[in-house]
Amino acid sequence: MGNQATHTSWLPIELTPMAHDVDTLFYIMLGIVTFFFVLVEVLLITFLIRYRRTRTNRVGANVHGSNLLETIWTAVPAIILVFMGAFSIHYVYALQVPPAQKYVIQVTGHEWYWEFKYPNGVDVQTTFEVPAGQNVLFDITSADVIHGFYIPAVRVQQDALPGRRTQFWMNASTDSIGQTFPVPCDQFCGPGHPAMVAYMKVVSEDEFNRWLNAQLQKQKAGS
Ligand SMILES: [Cu+2]
Repeated sequence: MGNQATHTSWLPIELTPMAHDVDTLFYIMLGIVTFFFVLVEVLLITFLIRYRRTRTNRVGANVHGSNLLETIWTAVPAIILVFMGAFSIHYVYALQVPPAQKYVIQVTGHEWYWEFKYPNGVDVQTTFEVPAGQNVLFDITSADVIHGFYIPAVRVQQDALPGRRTQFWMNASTDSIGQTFPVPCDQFCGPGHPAMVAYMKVVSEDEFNRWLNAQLQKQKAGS
C-alpha cells in the first residue's frame, strides 16, 4: 500500500507515511503485549489447577527462587521495552525536525477555537486548508491556557503552550485530496473544550493557492 491513505476498520485514515509507521509500531506493540498477556494468563490458570490443594498435596513445596529464571524474566522485558522506546523516540524526533523545504503554518490555541496564520498574512479560524504532497510545518502556541493540537489522521498530538512554541511537520498524501480531517483539542482546557475542533481540508497545490488568495481578498475587503 505504500504511502496511500489507507482506511482500516478501526483506526482513522493514515494521512501521511508517518501515520503508517506509527500504526505499524502500534500493531507490533499490540502483538507483543497480547502474546505476554495470554502467556501469563495461561501459566497462571495452569499452575492454579496443577498445584491446587488436594488430599495428597496438603502443603505446597517451598520455592526459594531461581536465579536463571529471574534473570531471564527481567532481561527479556527490559530488552523489549528498550526496543519499543527507541522506535518511539525515533518517530518523535522525526516528526519534530522538519525537512529544509517546508511550508510553515502558525497555529494558535484559544479558548475555545484554533487559529491558523499563513505566510501571506491570511488568518483563519476553525476551518483551514493544507497543500497535499508538501512538507507542512505546524508552529504551535497558545494565547491562553494549555491546549492540545491533535490530528488523528496523522497520529500526532502536540501540546499548545502559552509563551512557548512547539512544532511538528507532515506531508499529506495526495490520495486524500478533497478530504477533510478533524483536528480536535486533546487537552482539557475549560468548558468549551469538547467543541474545540478545527477541520483541515487537504487540497491540491493549485486549489490551495486559489483558496489562499480568496481568503486574502476576503480579509482585505473586510478590514
Ligand atoms: Cu483547548
